[in-house]
Amino acid sequence: MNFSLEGRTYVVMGVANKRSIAWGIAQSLHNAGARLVFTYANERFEKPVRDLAATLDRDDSLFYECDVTSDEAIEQTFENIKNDVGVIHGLAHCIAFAKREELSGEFLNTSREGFALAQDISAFSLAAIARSAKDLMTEGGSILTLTYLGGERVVENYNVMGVAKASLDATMRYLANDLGKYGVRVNAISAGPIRTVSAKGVGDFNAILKEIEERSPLRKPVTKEEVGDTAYFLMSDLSRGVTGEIIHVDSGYNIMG
Ligand code: N5H
Repeated sequence: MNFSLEGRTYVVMGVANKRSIAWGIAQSLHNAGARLVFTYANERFEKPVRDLAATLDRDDSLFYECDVTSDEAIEQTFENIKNDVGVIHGLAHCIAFAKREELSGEFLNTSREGFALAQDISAFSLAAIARSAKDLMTEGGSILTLTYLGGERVVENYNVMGVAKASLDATMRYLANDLGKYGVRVNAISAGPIRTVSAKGVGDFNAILKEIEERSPLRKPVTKEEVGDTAYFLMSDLSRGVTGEIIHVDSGYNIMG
């Protein structure tokens, strides 16, 4: 069995900056010997992603713009990746969006448009991406997405994103069933709160982290490196019997009543 990821290629979607969980995942996969392919939403994120990748001690990473709200853009991106690298062995989907104004107050006030937008970018995109990526996973593969406890339970202020994560979790399971016959596994990591660009502007993030310090079994918030190492496990053959699963990397917080 091969624990190293040498000779393998992984697509990482959603690196925004050095704090991104996607970047923690990229680093762990890189440390295990993987070649990386990065996608970013638009030109605003191109330089940050290229600059970060330049800090890795190999220079064969590849970069593509991919607007996940467009089926054509997704198909084109994976067509380009296929032409440039041929086979991929896994993909990390680290993408979500909801309107800032719908991430506080009452879920009751969610707009039809805001609901659809959060579902489209945060949940449907996994299905659209999996459909295109599967054709490049001719040696089997592992797809992973990032979810959050707010999709399983009510978490104050998470609102429309909670409903989108519930949808993402179910999307992950249905895809796991469809893709298993091709040797492609699909799983999710439910990360505890980490101060990323996504958490920016969240009212009292300090209070959220304090609660983790006080109430989680491990008594500390998780790091992107911890999430990255679980991603490495899910991308490697060590997890060959695992699909359709949500692994909580949250210092155990989810078990507490
Ligand atoms: C209970 C909480 C805190 C409240 C909710 C936070 C939800 C965050 C998720 C979404 C994806 C954040 C988001 O879409 C922000 C955008 O409205 C504005 N930001 C942007 O447009 C930036 C520039 C780009 C890069 O961001 C995106 N997403 O494109 C949850 C927290 C305790 C945990 C947490 C922060 C969870 C999570 O899902 O990220």
